[in-house]
Amino acid sequence: MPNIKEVRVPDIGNFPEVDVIEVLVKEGDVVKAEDSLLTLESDKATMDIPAPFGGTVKSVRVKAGEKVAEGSLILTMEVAEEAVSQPVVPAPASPVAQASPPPNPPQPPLVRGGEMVVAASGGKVHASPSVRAFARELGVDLSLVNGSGPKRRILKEDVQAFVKAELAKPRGGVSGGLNLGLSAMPAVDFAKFGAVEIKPLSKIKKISGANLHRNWVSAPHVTQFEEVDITDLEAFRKGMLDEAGKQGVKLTLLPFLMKAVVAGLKAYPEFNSSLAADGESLVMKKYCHIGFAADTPDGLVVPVIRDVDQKGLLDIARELGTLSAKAREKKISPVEMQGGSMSISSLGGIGGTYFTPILNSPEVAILGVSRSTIKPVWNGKEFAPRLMLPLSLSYDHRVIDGALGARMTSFLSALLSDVRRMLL
Ligand code: CAO
Repeated sequence: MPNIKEVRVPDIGNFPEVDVIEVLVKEGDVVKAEDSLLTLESDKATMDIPAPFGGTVKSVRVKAGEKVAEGSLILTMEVAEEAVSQPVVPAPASPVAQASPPPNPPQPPLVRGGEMVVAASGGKVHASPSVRAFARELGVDLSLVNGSGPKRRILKEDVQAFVKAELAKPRGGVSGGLNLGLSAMPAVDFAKFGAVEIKPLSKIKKISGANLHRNWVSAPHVTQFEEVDITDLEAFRKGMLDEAGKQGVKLTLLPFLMKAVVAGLKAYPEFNSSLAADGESLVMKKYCHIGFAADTPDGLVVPVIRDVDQKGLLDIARELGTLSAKAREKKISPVEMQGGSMSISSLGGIGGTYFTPILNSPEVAILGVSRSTIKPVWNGKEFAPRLMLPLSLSYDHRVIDGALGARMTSFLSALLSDVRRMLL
């Protein structure tokens, strides 16, 4: 004959009615005496209701979101023979409790008024004592967990989901294990200050934003600046425009820069490398694929031109035109944006002097190019008007040290100021 006992809400102090915010057991669960059965919350405190005895849960009679008071039926439990003599939570309305008064004082509910809302690094954390205990057990900082319960309360499932997501993140020396412990950005109601409009981010912006943020924080990169005399290069380019035009190609500065960069990759192969996933070695690339940042109405994309070292200037210019048109028409495929050795971000057609480009990881360097202007340059006898091009080379300092960074920009400068050197 099964021995079924009722478990009711015990004396919970001066609270006539409280909210059930979490039911911690379900039908069929085997619980031990003092295991938490449910979490209640008043406007002043959160409390866990412990099992007065051990047994198997037969039926749960309350749901999250309901209100209960002292004496409300929580669940029924099948108890073992020896548990019959165990203390039963006194609940005046319960005939069971009246029939078998407890020989020992009942286990009090875990009332933790002061812990209901705890200020943590990211603001306020709402979680029941049982969830807090669970998080403590797993070493989870609750301020980093998003709550899915009422009023953003953190539930046990939220802690589990957080741990799962953390474990799914890539580990290792290069990209994994970033926990910056940053405080959460406060949500601001901008409408308080004036009219606003919500504009969803494009898919490209969301993806590139997340990647740029990751690259920004995960790779310590510095930027080396250089001003390059491209007067002769520009004269040569202009002289080539007609010929290129006849072949339907627009010959801009960028193909020259690409050729200079691949010469730089060959001279300083660390620039054509990536850190291995475990952070223990460098992957030295034997190919020279150059990415270029293309501005599209939906955001930034970086198509890659393959084997730039094996192509002529006009072929590169043609491919540049095709790929940037494809990018603007949203027809570029992910494969066409992969496998770069190094990238170039040219803002020369737009303006600006210098900037600090963010790495396109796992590449270890990116060349930023700004608008060229004519400047007076001292040639040893006089100031001569020269066309000067500002370069900004960002590099991953874990792979490239400052001396190598400066050598690369000096190399690019020497090459671009005398294009004949590209033939060497
Ligand atoms: N200095 C002066 N003029 C320059 C120049 C420079 N450094 N670079 C280009 N120009 C000129 C070109 O010669 C061209 O002039 P004309 O129209 O008189 O012939 C004009 O600027 C426009 O060039 P372009 O942009 O069409 O061609 P490009 O080969 O220089 O660049 C591309 C192609 C796709 C890189 C470019 O269109 C683009 O999208 N740039 C933006 C990249 C970007 O957003 N980077 C930021 C990334 S980080 O947020």
